[in-house]
Amino acid sequence: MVILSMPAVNEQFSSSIIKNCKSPSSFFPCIPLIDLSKPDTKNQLVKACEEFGFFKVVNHGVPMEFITKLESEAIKFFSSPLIQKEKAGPPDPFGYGSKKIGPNGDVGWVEYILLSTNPDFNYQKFASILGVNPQDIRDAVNDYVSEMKKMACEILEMLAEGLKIHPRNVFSKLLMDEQSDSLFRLNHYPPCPPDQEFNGRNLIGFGEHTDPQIISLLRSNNTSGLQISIVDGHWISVPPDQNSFFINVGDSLQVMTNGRFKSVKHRFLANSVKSRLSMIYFGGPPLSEKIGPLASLLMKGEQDSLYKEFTWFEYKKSAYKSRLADNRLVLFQKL
Ligand code: GA4
Repeated sequence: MVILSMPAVNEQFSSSIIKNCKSPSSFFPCIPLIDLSKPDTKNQLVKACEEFGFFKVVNHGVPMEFITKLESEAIKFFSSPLIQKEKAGPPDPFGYGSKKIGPNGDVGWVEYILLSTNPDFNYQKFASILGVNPQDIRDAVNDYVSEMKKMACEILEMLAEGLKIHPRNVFSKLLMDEQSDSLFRLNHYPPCPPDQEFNGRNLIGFGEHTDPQIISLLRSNNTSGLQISIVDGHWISVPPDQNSFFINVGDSLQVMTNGRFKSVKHRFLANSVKSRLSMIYFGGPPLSEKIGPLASLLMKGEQDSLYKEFTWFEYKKSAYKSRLADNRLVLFQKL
């Protein structure tokens, strides 16, 4: 199976710009950097979500032990024989998956575990492969996911303040809700064998897409692979940083802000030498939640609503009928 990337036209050029640039608004832009230990970052956050739908967070306060605990369990799991791992699959959508992504024919050079953050999610299959008690896995996932939820809510509350909308928990309450439909994903991109490379181009690990949820928080080891696209057809490589988190706006937040925040297109390339391991928390609303542009934002900007209202259940159902690279929001745009 050969999964090729589109020519990464500006990859070399733009990654050196990311490291060296000074101006956040130049054409080949810097990735916005947010220091969560600084008291007033709300305006910077709003700017990052408007210009990129993407930013990097440092001084996040997430205990390293929660990260390393989960990472070492993930390494153990992915190092198990395929026949063992397949006992935790196929994904329905939860469980272990290899190469196949979603139900509609997308493939990538990746294996993964997709979990619900729901308290009654069953960890038995994963625990028996790791030879541990399901409660140990549950605890490791819960410790990490609680930190992600906390950071996501903190960011969403600062965003609401930055946008001057009330109440400040207008976004974060959706993640705090007991019924919040949030997910957790572990992705492992094995090194791609040299015979699978094509003319020096990298294999696609996980093809281009936007995330359907409100907000996504990603942490990876120090292997490169993440690229974002701000301008169609141009990809910016994001240098890895295992001590930071990379955050992106999802489709639902783009809709709630009536297009003011951008749900960024991103993809992951396989590395020819090192394996990449990433953990992603996708903060989503309850299934019954109505998603639409916030009335307070429409009034402020005297703008028309760009989207039809939908429930998260409707959007999710439609997302699972789509291919990874599809623009899932067009179906919900007003003409
Ligand atoms: C993209 C974001 C999350 O990883 C995910 C993915 C989901 C899956 O892997 O099952 C989807 C994809 C994602 C969007 C379109 C559909 C559903 C694969 C796919 C082709 C878990 C999610 O919520 O949507």
